[in-house]
Amino acid sequence: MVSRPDKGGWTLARRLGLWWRFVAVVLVGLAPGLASGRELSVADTHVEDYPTVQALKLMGKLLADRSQGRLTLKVYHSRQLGEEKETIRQAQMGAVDLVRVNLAPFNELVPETVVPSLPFLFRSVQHMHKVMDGPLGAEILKAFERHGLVGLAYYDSGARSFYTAKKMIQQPADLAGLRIRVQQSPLFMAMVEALGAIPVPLAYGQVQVGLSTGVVDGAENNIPSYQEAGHFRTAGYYGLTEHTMAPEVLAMSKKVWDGLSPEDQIMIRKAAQDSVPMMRRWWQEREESSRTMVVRGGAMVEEVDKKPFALLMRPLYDRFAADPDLKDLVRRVQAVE
Ligand code: GTR
Repeated sequence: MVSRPDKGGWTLARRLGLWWRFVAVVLVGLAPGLASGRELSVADTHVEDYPTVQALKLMGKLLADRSQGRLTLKVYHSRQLGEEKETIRQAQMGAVDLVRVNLAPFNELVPETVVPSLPFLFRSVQHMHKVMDGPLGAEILKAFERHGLVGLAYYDSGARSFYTAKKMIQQPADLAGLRIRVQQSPLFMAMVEALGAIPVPLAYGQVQVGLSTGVVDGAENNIPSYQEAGHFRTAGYYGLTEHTMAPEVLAMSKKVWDGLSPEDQIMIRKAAQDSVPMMRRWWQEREESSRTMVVRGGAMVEEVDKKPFALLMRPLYDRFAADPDLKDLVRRVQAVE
């Protein structure tokens, strides 16, 4: 005969036993998922509604959908993780997983990034897209791997132009002796020097204070950044020199990348690249809306004859692309129809 425990005690013990078994099963069941699930961090200097940040959010959504929630992206926008040069360093160490940065702060680290940053290199936005979307763009992304990073995709950044607090820059002579903020890149410093101005390399987050305290007389950037950072309120003269079209780049920590499965690597690269077409749409809209906003805010935006600027900046090609491989890359970019 099977002995039966006392009804009340048996029920309690059984309830507890079942409960713990249930908890254990759930934990064991979840464990593999938890171990392989991953939230990737990405740093961007821009505010939440800026096209680069929106594109990163789209990439995160694509990644989460395609991996059934296993891979997600946490976007640290608005410089939450620091200035661009700092976030690049963090990505090299694996402290942040991805960075969205302009090519300029990479110029010293990844020499190939100098080429698409060169003044007046691209003949049009179409030319820039054709180069960066093609094998030459891929070659430059590949070059990041020698420096602890994996290049994933490019985002648009329009064209950069000069703006100052006191006068419209119509010709190079207007820049003579002015202190102009540039990105932390020897090429960008030399561009401003070639025009007779004094370059002041500052991180993006310091430019507004620099302008309002008079530490710098002006700066150069695309109109969406000019608007976003509020520079147009202090430096209301924006001359369309459009001297460089250095695009933005999305790069991943190689340390982190190397720890991922080949399937996840493919999924991440694809999600990054699939966010590009929408980013370009948002970028175009933002260029227009930012221009309207700065003009409404009292800034003047004027066309400028670019030829004298291009002429003075021309010697930088020999100086910054002196290396035969870089020279050849310049030639191949120019040959793209
Ligand atoms: C913006 C760019 C940023 C940053 C900034 C700057 O156009 O999107 O990544 O490079 O310019 O001037 O520092």
